[in-house]
Formats: sequence, structure tokens, C-alpha cells
Amino acid sequence: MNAREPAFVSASRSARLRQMLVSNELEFMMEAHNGLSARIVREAGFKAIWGSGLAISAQFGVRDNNEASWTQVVDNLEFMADASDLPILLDGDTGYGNFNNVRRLVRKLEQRGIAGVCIEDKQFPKTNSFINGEAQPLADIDEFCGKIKAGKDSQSDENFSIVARVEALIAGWGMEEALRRAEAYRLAGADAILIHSKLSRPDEILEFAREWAGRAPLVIVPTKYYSTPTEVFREAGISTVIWANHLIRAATSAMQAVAREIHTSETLVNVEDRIAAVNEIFRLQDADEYSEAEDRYLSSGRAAGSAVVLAASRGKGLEAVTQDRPKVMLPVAGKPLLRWLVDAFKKQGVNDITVVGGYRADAIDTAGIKLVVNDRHAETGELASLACALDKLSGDTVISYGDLLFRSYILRDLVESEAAFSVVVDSSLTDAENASVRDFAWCSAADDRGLFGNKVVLRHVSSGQEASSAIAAQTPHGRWVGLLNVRGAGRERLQTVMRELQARADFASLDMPALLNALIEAGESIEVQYVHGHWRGVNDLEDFRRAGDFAHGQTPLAASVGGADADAANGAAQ
Ligand code: SPV
Ligand code: MG
Repeated sequence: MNAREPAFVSASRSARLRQMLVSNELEFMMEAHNGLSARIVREAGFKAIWGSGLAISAQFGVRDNNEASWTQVVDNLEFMADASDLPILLDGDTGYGNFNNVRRLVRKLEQRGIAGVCIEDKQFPKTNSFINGEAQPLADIDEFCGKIKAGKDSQSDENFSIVARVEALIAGWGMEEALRRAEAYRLAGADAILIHSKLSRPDEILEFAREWAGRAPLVIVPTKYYSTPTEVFREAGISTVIWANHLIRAATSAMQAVAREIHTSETLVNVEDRIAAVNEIFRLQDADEYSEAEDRYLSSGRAAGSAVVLAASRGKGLEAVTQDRPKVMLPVAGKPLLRWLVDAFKKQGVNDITVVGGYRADAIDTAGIKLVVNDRHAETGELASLACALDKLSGDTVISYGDLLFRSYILRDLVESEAAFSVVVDSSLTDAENASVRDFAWCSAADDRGLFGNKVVLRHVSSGQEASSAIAAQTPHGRWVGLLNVRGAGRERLQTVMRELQARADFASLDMPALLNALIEAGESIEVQYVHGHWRGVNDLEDFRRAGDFAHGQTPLAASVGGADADAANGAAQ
């Protein structure tokens, strides 16, 4: 769009096309042949589109001989009109039949937001003017005038334009005949005359313009006399120049070169930097608008959209098996721990997964995830890793330890929670005697499985480095499994608390429980979802061994063969 002309832009498409035709300025129209090229024409700054018959038939892979049906052309125009708000002047060939076909064409074009149509005085089915133009029969003048009248009588938008194209010069019938026809078409109601020429110089066009003397707007297509300076057209009083086929030709050259190169070299490496990035295609398709609409229309009742997985550690007690990889890449029942987690997220529709790596991040399989790296992982704790992904938080987010295996309902119930913050606590683990074990959870109520569904909130979680608090003297209600769901406005509140923690001198040493406790201190309510087993963390070699059994228990075969007993055994406390 042309930002300098807001009034012009706010007018209807047909009014804008008409204004271009009647204005005293020389105007330009650019060919487009599909939705993508229509958008490109708009972005380049043009004010209108020429819906070229040659280019539209070519992009379908057929000839410019009315091989594509008129309804196929009109369907294609609909994509173009949707992709660009510019006025489109359709190259309507001969009108695809007699006066009656023109009437129906005009009504259908108006319904699809097309601003005007150009019809040429040849016979259906036509052939492109540059293919043996002299041999092509012209229409009878009166019959063609009848088509123009029929078209004008059937338009319901007064600004819809009908441009009459005179082929007499192409067909070799001479200047006099061209002028005679143009005048007849003007009197029949044509809004403009397109005078076409196949000469390499503009002489006959200029002579026509002189003789015509401004009786109606003149439109030209300088495909063959392309070397003529544009100023010559301006001086001649031409209304509009159509650059008729240059995008289909540009696309053809580019596609031929790239296809040849890839075929010959059997690699993409030579072309990647010379072609539009995939992101540029997404931009032209307006993919961002889709994401925004998704946030607006799909958010309620839907699974959390994204996840952050903390996977920076080598794993204490696992040094023997983590020389060349971080803990999350340890294979469990045939696939790395991280893959189990990623697959579990994807199963719940959580597809936007950011993994924060650190130790041997290079060994993390990045398929289906985004990897960010905490470069200071050796000196820092979990919150420093989380901070690396803080700006990646979008929509509803699950924050998870990287070393978890769990039954799928645990994640499903968590992401379906309506609370701004929710955590999973395993009530089968209450033995806090081993002070080195962290993540014990104290809640507003114990897990009363008889009162399933009661709202319980988190009071405190034991951290790896804190001095024991008063609450820690009491028996915990369970153990936080390492899953935190952040929903809706919770995200910004979590980011605020994180920023406060980041200002603390000891931030580098803080772990996830410190964040949960800080949220609680900030007055946030963290909903507890109790489970009883059905998950595993991997903290040492013994956990690692048992994780394999647990993972095998998740496969459909084991579930059907092992039955409920196997599940119960696997689900027992770590
Ligand atoms: C078209 O673009 O299809 C035209 C113009 O009719 S030209 O091909 O130059 O005749
Ligand atoms: Mg054409």
C-alpha cells in the first residue's frame, strides 16, 4: 500500500482502479498470478494488479488459449484478492464467450472483490497476441460493443471498470481500424481503451495516442517496446502502463536456475543463501497473525503451549555414565531420558519446548526442541538455567526437570489446571529424614484420597541449600516431582519474581524450590495436584536402573501383558 495516500487507500478497490484510470498522472500496474505474487506486488508499492491471462495460465502450467476455465481463473483471483488489498484488473481475454458470458463474469468478479476487467476484441478461444497475432481473427465490432454494453449493464458497483482492448494493430489491420474500433468501444461504454502493439518501438502507440487525443483513458502494455523511456509515455498522455508478465518470468528464471543447480550438485548448500528464507515465506503468508489468533481463540481449555526443560546438569552420582553426555541424554529403555520427556509433552499438545542445556550441551539431540545453553552451568544452579529461557516463555508454560519419567495423566491433569501456578506432589514420599534429599513439599492439607479434587495449595518446598525452616520440622506431605505449570497471567508474575531473585547476591546458587518459595512469599497461590507414585526421577545409578523398568512399563505391550500389578510396582516410591 502507498502510505502517502491514505484517502485513496481507504476507498473501495474499484474506486481506486477507476481513479487511477482517470487521473492525470501516469499510473502503473504490475502483473501477479497467484496469492503470493499479489502480496509481493503490494509490498513493492504498486497501487494495482494486472491479473494477466498469460501469467495465470502459465502458473497453472497450461497455454494462454483459454485452457484454464474461467471459473478456475476466478477462483485463482479470489486467492489474489485475499492476499492483497490492491485493486485487480483482470485480463478477461474475450470475456470467455458472448455477451451473456460477460454479464455473468462481471457479476462473479464483483462478488470476489475484483475491481475491473479488460476484454479484447478477438474470438473465443483466443491465443496470446504475441503468437502469430496477424492470423488471429478479430471480433465483429458490433458484437464486441454488445459485450461491453452487457458488461456495463450488469455491474452493480458503479466504479467497476471495463477496459476494452483493441487488437487491430497486432492483427495488422492498421491505425484507422484501431481508432475506429476504439471510438466504437468508448461509445459503447468502455471506461478505458487498452491499445496493444507488438512492435519493438512505441511508434504506433504514440501515433494512436496523438490521434486519440484523450477521448478516454489509454492503457498500454510495453512488453515488446520495453526500452522506451517511461517519460515518453507520460508525455504522450498515457493513463496507465501495465508491466504485464514480469513476475512470472522472474519466478521462472529463478526456479530454473535453482532446480538445475540442486539437480547437478545434489546438495542444497549452494542455493540456500540465494533464495528466500523459509521465514520469509512464513512472513508473506502472515503466519504471525495465525499465532496471534491461536492465542485469542484456542487458549481456554487447551493444553499449555510451551515447556522449559532444565537439562544443564551432568548428574551427581552419575559421573560414571555421563562422561560424554549430560544426564538427560542417558538412554532409558532404548531412548534418551529427554526424548521420553519431549514425547510426553508432545502427546499433550505441548509442542514449543525449550531445553536449557549446560554440561555437554553439544550432545543434546535437538530434534523437535529449541536448545538454549547456560554457559555458566558449572557455577550456577537451576534458576540461572531457567533465567536463560525466561524470554522464551510464551502462553502457558510447563517448567520441568529434565530427568523425569511419568505416566501421561500426570502431565495431562497438570496442563488442564486453571490455576495460575500448579505443581505435582507425590504423597507417597514423606520420609524427609535424609536431609540431602530436597524437593519435599509441605501443603495446606495432606493428600486425602477420599476427598479427591479438594483444593490444596503449596506452603513450602525444601531447597538444596536453605537452612531448615520451622515448617521443615514437620513431616512433609509429599515430594514435588519437578513439574510446575504456569498459566495465563501467572507467566508475568513468575517473570517478576524471577527478576527479584536475579537481583539477589546468591542468585547463582538458587534452585527451583527457591523460586516456588519466593512465589509463595509473594502471595501467589500454587495449586497442588497430588499423585501417588507413577513417576520417576533419575538422581543416581540406582534410579537410572529402575527408570528402565519404569519406562518399559509405559509401553503398550508391557501394559497389556504386565497389567495392573506391573504398573503398581513401577509406580512405587523411588
Ligand atoms: C497478458 O498479460 O496476458 C496480456 C498481455 O494479455 S500480453 O501477454 O502482453 O499480450
Ligand atoms: Mg492476456
